[in-house]
Amino acid sequence: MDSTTIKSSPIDGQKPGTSGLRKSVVVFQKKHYTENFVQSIFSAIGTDVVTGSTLVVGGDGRYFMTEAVELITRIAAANGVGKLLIGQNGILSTPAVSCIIRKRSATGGIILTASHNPGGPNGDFGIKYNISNGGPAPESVTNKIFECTKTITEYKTCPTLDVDISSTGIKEYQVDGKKFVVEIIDSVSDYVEYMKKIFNFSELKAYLSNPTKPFKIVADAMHGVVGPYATRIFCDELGLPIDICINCIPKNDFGGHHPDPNLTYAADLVTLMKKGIHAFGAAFDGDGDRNMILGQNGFFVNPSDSIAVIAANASCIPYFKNTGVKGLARSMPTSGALDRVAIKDGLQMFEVPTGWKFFGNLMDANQLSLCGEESFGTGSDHIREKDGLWAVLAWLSILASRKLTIEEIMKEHWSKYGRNFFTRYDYENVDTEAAQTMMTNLRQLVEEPKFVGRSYTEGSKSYIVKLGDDFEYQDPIDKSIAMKQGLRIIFEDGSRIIFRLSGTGSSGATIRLYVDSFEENVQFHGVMASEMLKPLVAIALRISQLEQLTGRQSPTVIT
Ligand code: G16
Repeated sequence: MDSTTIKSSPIDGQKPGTSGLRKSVVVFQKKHYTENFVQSIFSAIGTDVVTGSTLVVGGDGRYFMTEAVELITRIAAANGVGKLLIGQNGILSTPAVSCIIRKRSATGGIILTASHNPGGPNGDFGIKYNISNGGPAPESVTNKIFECTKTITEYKTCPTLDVDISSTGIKEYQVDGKKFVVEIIDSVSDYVEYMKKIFNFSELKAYLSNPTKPFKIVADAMHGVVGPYATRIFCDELGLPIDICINCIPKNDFGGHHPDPNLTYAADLVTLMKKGIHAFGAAFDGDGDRNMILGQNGFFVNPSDSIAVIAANASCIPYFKNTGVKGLARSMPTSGALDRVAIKDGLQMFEVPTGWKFFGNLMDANQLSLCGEESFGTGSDHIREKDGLWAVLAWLSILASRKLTIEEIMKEHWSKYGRNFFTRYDYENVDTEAAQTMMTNLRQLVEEPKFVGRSYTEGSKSYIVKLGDDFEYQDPIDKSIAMKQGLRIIFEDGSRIIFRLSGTGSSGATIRLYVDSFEENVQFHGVMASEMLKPLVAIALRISQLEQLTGRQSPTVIT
């Protein structure tokens, strides 16, 4: 078979966001749109690296994924890639891609997902490039990809190449006189094998199916990619009945819902948990990297707390018994709960911008073991992506070993480390100009010379500004600098108000307002976060004039 070259020209707006390029399906379906971006990935990586390379390809099963796998296969072959490892039917969760890249020493991978964004013909699609450590490409690479999209004049493809991705096995082709191999792999096996090395499955099995005191769990895959992984782990490996896995048949439109594991979009699971039948509930997003943990009666574990609890109980997880805990990290808007664990347990702590890609260098340098984000991302250095099922297995390991309920674990944690209250308000699909105006005004405010020391009062509560800035991060390993990563207002009592524009939305702007405060006194630990943070939220809305500028009287999602 011979490759050919197709003339093309740059298409605006192909800048990767927080995690790859995410747009609506109809945009990806436009002439040359997907081809241009995929060719730009190969051009950015460079012929030296691409020639003869091995790449992993897979995605969360959303609408347009199969077409994209076909396009990528043809463009990869024409660009001289040596081998593609593709998940059967194109299916691979994001954590599985990271695991496979590392296990099979691949050059990188292309993940087809828009994560928690809705799918279907009118939903979103996305393409993300991961590098050889298994993690999302750093900004140095994504910037290069973007530059290539701005100058592209043609792409290479092999239009006659047809690969059947429905059954596992190895297929060899000759493209331009060179060998091109496609291996269709079982989507689940490598990942599940790895989980069995990290956790003690026989202990978990005994705990979950204890005949005298069975521990009832429910796992909601929200019709995303996690379904087959969850059923393999919970049913085939841990011996639980199939009905503990709900919404576990992947659908290309996620059943018409947002596959986003939070209190709003996973409301059915919350309702089910409130019935009090199950001791543990978990939900996952479209591509399986996010998770939400709920206890009996719908007790919600805030993601910022979740990673702190896992860090404080890491000794319950066999993997960390072997590796030890090297350091902890969180994204800037995530509450400081993890910091409290680092201080008490004498561990190194890092604060990075939003985006899992910022954890990779620290992990590669052996300085970071456990990290998390408020955006329902929890993970460790076992791979270089956040990992929803890993987080669930981590929690189950802790519960099995501590023999406490989720609520008891949380309360014990707060009494030892103090409680960080956290809330996030999302205003989705806001007018972009209005959002920009709000951010510009706020930036001017926090940069005013007299901003520090200013006092804000709401009801009986007053807060004095200790610091105001636009968060900037220098990577401790490669010294690269990421600027303008979120506007921070930090008060003297440690409470914070943060504003950011999301980098994962596909239309308009999504404003994120993050608010957190710390309370040592156990007497207040039972107060609802919404109550505790009410004055700070009111101050944030007042300072930003969010409601006046955007016309939004309430957020789309509250966490
Ligand atoms: C991605 C990133 C996360 C980030 C999240 C939200 O997650 O990997 O690190 O926290 O987006 O980002 P933003 O606030 O910019 O929307 P995912 O699960 O969408 O791939």
